[in-house]
Amino acid sequence: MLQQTNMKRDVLLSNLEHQLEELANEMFQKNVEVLTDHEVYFCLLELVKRLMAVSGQISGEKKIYYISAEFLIGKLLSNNLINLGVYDELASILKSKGKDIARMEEIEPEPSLGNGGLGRLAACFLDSIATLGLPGEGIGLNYHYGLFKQVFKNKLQTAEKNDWIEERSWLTKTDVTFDVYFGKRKVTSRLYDIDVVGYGNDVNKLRLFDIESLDESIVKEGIDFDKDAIEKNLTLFLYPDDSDEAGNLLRIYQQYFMVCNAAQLILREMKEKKYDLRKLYNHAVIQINDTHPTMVIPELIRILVNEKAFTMDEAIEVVSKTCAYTNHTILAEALEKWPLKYLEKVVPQLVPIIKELDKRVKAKYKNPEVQIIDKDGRVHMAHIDIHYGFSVNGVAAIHTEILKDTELNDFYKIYPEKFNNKTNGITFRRWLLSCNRELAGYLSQVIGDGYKKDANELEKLLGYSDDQEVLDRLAEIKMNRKKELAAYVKVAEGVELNPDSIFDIQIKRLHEYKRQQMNALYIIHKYLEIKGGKKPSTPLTFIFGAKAAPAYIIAQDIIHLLLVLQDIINNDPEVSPYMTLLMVENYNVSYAEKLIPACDVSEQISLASKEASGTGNMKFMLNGAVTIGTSDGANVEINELVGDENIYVFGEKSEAVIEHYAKADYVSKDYYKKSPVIKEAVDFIVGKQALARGNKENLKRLYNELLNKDWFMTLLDLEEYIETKDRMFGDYENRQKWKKMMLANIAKAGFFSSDRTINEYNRDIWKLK
Ligand code: CJB
Repeated sequence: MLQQTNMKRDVLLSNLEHQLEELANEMFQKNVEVLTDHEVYFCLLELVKRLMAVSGQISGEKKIYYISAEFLIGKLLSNNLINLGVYDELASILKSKGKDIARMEEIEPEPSLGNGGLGRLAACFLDSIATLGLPGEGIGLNYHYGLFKQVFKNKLQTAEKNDWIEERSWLTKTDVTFDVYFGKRKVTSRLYDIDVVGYGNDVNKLRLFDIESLDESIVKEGIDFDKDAIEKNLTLFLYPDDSDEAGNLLRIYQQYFMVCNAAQLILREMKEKKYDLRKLYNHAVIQINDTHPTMVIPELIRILVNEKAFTMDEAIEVVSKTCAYTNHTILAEALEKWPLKYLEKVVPQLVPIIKELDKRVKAKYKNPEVQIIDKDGRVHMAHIDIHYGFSVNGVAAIHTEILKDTELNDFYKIYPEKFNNKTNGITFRRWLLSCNRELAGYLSQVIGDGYKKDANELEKLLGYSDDQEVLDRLAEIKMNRKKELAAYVKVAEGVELNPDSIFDIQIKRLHEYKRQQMNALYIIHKYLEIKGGKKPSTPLTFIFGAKAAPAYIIAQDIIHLLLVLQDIINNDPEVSPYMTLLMVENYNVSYAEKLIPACDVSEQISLASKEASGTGNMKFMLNGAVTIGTSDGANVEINELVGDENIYVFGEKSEAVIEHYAKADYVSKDYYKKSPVIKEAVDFIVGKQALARGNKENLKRLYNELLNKDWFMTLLDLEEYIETKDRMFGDYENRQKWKKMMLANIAKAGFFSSDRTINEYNRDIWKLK
């Protein structure tokens, strides 16, 4: 069988040009030369799908099911071509027919099945699981409009639907459908698959469930729709606005729909393979990605007890040995707690199970902090995972330590053996080989190809720290990416960037703890300095990309401030030769692939203790940017790897921050009063210039927030941030020193390959052969 597929694959591969021509004929009755770019893209899509269909499906006695509400997979064409090993060949075939593969890459719509780091991590993991030849599937939902598309109007973020599914896409409709019951309300699901090909041709699947009765036409203005019409809306959007009860209920509907389908899919497979359900954990391991899929635990228990003749004890034991939980945040608002009465409305059949799980905990432990149902009748989803799963992991060393010592300390005392750390990683296929082909090619030339399979080999680059030719080439490649970005941005945003300036980039979801507002205050400070006659030696370009949750008001205000500043700075002839600001519209994976390779200064400035890991920090480093950051998340490990001389660290440490919270002794106004520099920058937000170009309501609210609350302590670190950043920009002038820092960062990035992360998950948690 395997031999047969290998042969078919060889035949396809040996004659790609012929295959492409045949497809052009079959699909459009034309030769490739005369196809439109869009038609070429569809032919490539079909060709890659066929190639994947005849590649080896990964199989084994035990499989990892990675359940996640988000899979931020990004565009797939170029990555699939790279992983199949045919990118270069196809690019040159297309070129010979007058077609530029880069244009096809632009045409592909980006699936918007995720929001931020957690979703992108899941996508990197799928790539690594397949690359390492491990049997594994992602299970999630097929949101038709995904996360919203961000459009700026009057310097404010507005949200539109992101219509990414075309008539031909990577989705393959299967004949698998399941009944899903919300109490007595029955709906029908349909499974769509996306093939995930690893680097080296092995194929796994991403399985996305959809509701059959979906009705796209119910979306009216922007992203508004009837939240109660579950049959019609269930898989329309990722994270619908949850500022009201209907929005909360919809999330619970989505989550149950996801896990009910997942459970049926897994049990169906166990049956097909005739595995003993009592040994489920020998054949399946379920990774619960944050708390969104937590209901898979009570759902599996319910099915085993009601339909498979398990006793409650037996069901709990089997399920607990099968499920593992990953925590991605210590932010209280992101740790889901569903009111029991909501669960009663949506999934009454799970409530007796959850109550039973809670009863058992209450019988054993008196501590109110570890209960599943609290005194206010809220169900703590993470607590279900920890009591009834066999593993709990954080996503960076410092994050896991904070979980053990502080946030989940009560649980750690009960189950020390369950806790483990898995520092996040990124797939180098997308974040180097695909997004920076010139750098990847040059690295191969200098240190050989081995780093593509074993990322640690990047360290060989350290042997070239004093090789002028290598240093110069790295700088030249960076300049090439900056020029490309500038050309793209000019068309996409209508903003002119100077490639000779320093590109300072902060791209990530908009959240107060990530402190885009602190960066904005630095920019105001610089603006005022330039106005006062103090000009930077090298011009500065500040770039932001971020979406704010539609119901997160202050985050919207921060976007507004950035757009107001952009208007002020870029239109001030005294300042604009020295400084540019750009907030890109609709930041997404594809944009990241253009921004990251062009970055000089990587902004990782979260309030220490709050960023679980970060993964953008790793992508920037791999592409030769130097980090300015706090001692937070994976920044700490980056610092350990590159040493203090190749990173700029500032700000209060996490222990001090945690203490500020415990003592409630941080008063932002004190910092404002104490420092004229801080005061001047903060006041600018509601000064004449800003108010002339922005909305008083938004700016005033942000100003008040910073002065009277500042929950994420922006002003705490601002002075040190300004000093450190100024020093960093100063060091940029020493081109030789900077080039060496670039080289050291690239050389030390190997640790952050998601292949390493997945090997660790497998070694410690999944234990697949
Ligand atoms: N994260 O993207 C999300 N969404 C959440 O709801 C909670 C956390 C992020 O997950 C990433 C992957 O682990 C982390 O790198 C990042 O620090 C965290 O904010």
